[in-house]
Amino acid sequence: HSKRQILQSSSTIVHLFEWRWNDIAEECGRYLAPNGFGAVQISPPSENVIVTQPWRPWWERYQPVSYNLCSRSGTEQELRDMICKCNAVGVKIYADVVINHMCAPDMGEGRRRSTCGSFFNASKREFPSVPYTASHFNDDKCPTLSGNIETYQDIYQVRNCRLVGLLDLAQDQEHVRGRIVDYMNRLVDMGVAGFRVDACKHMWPEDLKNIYSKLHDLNATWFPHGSRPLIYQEVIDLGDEPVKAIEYSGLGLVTEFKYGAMLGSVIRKWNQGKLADLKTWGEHWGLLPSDEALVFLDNHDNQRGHGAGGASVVTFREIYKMAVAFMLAHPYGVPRLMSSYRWDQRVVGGKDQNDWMGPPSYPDGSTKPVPIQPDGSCGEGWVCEHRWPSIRNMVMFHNVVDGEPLANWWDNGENQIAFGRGNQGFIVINNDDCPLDVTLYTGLAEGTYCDVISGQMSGGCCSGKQLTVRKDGRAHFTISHSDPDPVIAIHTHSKL
Ligand code: ARE
Ligand code: CA
Repeated sequence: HSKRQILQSSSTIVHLFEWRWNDIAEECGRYLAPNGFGAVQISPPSENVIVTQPWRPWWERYQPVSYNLCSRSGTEQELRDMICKCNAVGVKIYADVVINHMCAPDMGEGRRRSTCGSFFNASKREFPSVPYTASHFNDDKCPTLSGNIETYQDIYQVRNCRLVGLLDLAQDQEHVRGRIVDYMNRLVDMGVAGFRVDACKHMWPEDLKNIYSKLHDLNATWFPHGSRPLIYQEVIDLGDEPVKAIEYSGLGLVTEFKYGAMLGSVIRKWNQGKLADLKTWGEHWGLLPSDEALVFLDNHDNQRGHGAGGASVVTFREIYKMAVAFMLAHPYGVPRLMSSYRWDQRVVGGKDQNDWMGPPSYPDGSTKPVPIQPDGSCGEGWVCEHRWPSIRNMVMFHNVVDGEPLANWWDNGENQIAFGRGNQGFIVINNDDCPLDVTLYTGLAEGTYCDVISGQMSGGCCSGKQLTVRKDGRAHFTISHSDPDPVIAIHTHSKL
């Protein structure tokens, strides 16, 4: 494959959680495109309620008050400009859309509590700039006295009652579907390539099917005629509730929450888990069919104890790089990386009291820009996992081996594994408490390769470990168990 083809096969999504549109615009051109990232998931672009108690939590963006396009990330013009700049360099934008509900009924009224200054009255369920009125909500259909979802075992509560108290929209009404379709089509026409649809479990599949069927084709300025939006639906299905991911997988991709929960557990060696078990990773583990699954290690919820996945989920705080290397080397699913900001955890009784904390911001609540340091990392509390060198290089590995089958699996029966992708790439991981020292068949052509975990190729030189693949396709690998990054990965474009 040529470098050009490799960049075209880019599929990895990075969630630039809470980033400003202006920073995303710059990141696309200066970093994401040249490093082979396929797309950015942006935080919800719609107008939301301003929450001051606690102070400007990240989750206020999941309480819309209209579909006007201004938020802490920027203005409509900045959004438009960002989409244009990213498309121009071949990086797609997927918008997070919150269409199950509006804000909570106790969020007040007026124009001063919304990010674009639009009037709303939450207790009366009036959102005139959409417009929605009380009759557009589901309350008459909800079977609970509180009006909230009280159990996830009843599919009618899950779809027709209020999720954590949020005013639940009636997507069975043509008016509601029409406003949602208009909102999503405005984004499609601006150039987004698809959507992360929030809280799909809480909407009826037939209503979503109806909505998706009315979406425009992607903007022909950047995409081939007739291209359809890519849709990935947030449905948390860990197997213990009546609402199933497969009800949605015919409509688009579905977030596979078992992926991060189970992989995290194996990497942590919980319940006798070991890397060797991953030989059958994928559908055999009860995961969705690979081409229906959006996969990730952590997301903006479960990295702070919201949502689902539990304690096994790995985050930027620990053992993240090894898990990312496995995810991006393995053929299962469409991968999404998290790009986080730091906050001080304060865990009391198992719950982080600071789980609400918003992005790095100024005292007036506006989000700080993402400064890039001379070494390429981010400052001001932005973690930028996607800029960690080994993660960046594994994104390129993922592109290089695109379409190649899993091949030449090896394990020591414990926590040392290796596998290849056709004859294009090979990865070795040591998660045991002893050194790895083994000669393995890689499938790669004879030659010297640069390990993209400890370094990379630049200007024909390798800044990391070098591996020699012999004429018979075999190579000798050693990985110390005390190596902070006990992984070696080589591919056809890291050949010296
Ligand atoms: C906030 C406050 C609440 C308050 C509410 C209304 O935290 O205390 O009642 O406002 O004022 C995010 C935050 C919420 C926040 C909400 C609105 O996580 O804390 O509420 O924004 O500001 C379920 C859903 C799943 C959902 C998770 C969080 O099925 O769709 O809960 N995830 C998405 C987003 C979230 C977002 C929302 C939905 C709402 O990713 O960021 O919420 O737009 C089991 C079930 C799961 C269930 C899970 C947690 O595992 O199987 O289905 O997930 O428990 O309850
Ligand atoms: Ca609903």
